[in-house]
Formats: sequence, structure tokens, C-alpha cells
Amino acid sequence: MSKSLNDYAAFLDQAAAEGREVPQISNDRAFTVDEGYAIQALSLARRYGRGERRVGVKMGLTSRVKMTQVGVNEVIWGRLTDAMRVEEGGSISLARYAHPRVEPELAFLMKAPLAGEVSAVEALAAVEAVAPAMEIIDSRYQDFKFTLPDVVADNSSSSGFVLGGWHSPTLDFSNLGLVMEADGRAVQMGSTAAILGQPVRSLVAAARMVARWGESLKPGDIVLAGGITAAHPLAVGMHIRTQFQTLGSVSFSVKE
Ligand code: 0L1
Ligand code: MG
Repeated sequence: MSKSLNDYAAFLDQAAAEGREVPQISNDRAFTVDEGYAIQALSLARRYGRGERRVGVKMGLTSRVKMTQVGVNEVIWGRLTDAMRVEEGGSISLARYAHPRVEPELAFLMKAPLAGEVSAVEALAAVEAVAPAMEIIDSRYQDFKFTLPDVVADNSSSSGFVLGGWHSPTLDFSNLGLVMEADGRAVQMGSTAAILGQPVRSLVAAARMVARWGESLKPGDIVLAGGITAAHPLAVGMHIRTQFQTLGSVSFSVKE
């Protein structure tokens, strides 16, 4: 008997819970991007059923360098839960992940609802604050390899996020330089302008994309705007810190 979308959701949910690599769903059968989003929603429903709370969304592949790194040319989104949050300056246990990587991001905190087709001005007016951030991505697929529907089904690789201090959105965050360091050595450098040329565009895309799935950005939601540079692989003992121009820094360590 062929597997249902719910079977694939359970498969990915279990792989994520165990920090384990699994074969791509697309090896098993062809499926569409819409089916990928349906699997993502079913998989996240399992986490909510275990008591995790949705706290926002992540946008993915919003920069050219990220698209090139994974060979997928579309902006995607995923859901963030409270269990994915890592305290600023805190640590993660590598054993909980399959092959995690980290990338610098910009985070928005929403103060008003936002959904559907909105302008950049409307999107910015719904923002309470912006913060420097990092996302820990950990594709559940073997060798971090996937098709577009695969990565969408896998919650767009999202596994964790760290937030630095919040700042007023009146600050010009459109082209801020940053350096991501591993153990004090610069491993990635970039600018927030890498996010669709202007990070607010990622929020506009988020409002449109979540609405297509019957959701909205809500007051209090966090929106990760997307990786600014290529992602860097994590290893036990590493201390990761990203220093942003004007916004300050954000850091965490990796334990066994
Ligand atoms: O920008 C992103 O967060 C991309 C996530 C999906 C692709 C990847 O795993 O790098
Ligand atoms: Mg990301």
C-alpha cells in the first residue's frame, strides 16, 4: 500500500526528534511542493501535539548564496517552535542533531497581524523590533541533499535559532555588515542586503506565503528573514559568534 502524506510527516518528525538522517522522500515517490507544505504542516502538528508552541516562522533561501549552497532556487518557509529556541550565549548538544550547520540571520518581532499581499511599508509598520540572530539548520536528509519538495516537507531544515538584543525598526537595517566567527576565526562575512536586496522583502514574502496556507503572522511572532551567508558546519567544542554592525552580537556554544 502506498504511503500517505501523514506517513511521511511521521517519518520526518521521528527523524527530527532523534537527530537522525533519513533518505529523501523523493527517492520513494515523486511529490509536489504543495504536498511538501502539507507534510510540513502535518509534521509540525505532531510537535504541537507533544506540547511545543508555534512562535513564528523562518524564511529560507532568501539569498543567492544560500540558493547556490543547496541547489534550490525558490524562497521557502517553515515554522519555529518554542523548543527550537537556544538562549543567547547558551549551548546546544550536538548529539541531538544529525549534521547541523549555522547561518547568520536577521529576526523581526511582529506587533501587528500581517497576511496576504502587503507592501514593504505595510510590512515594516507591523514590526515591533529587529534583532541579530542565527539559525541552526539540520536537514534530516542524508548528506544534506534534497529537492525543493523534500526540504519544504522537512520544515525547511529548521532546527534551532538564537536571538540577540531587540532594536527599534526605525534603525536602518537594510545593509548592515556582519562577521560570523567559529572559535574567534572569521568563517563567513556578509551584509543584511543579501536578503532579497532588502530584508523587509522577506517579510512581505512571509506574509504572502503563510496566507496561502491559511496562516498569518501574529503579534509576538518571530520571523527569521533567511540565511545571509552560506551555512557553517558545527562541531563539538565550537563557540559561534556573529557580530553585526550596529545591532550587536549573538553567540552560542556546541557541547557533546
Ligand atoms: O535559508 C535557509 O534557512 C535555508 C533552509 C533550507 C535549505 C538549507 O538546508 O540550507
Ligand atoms: Mg535560515
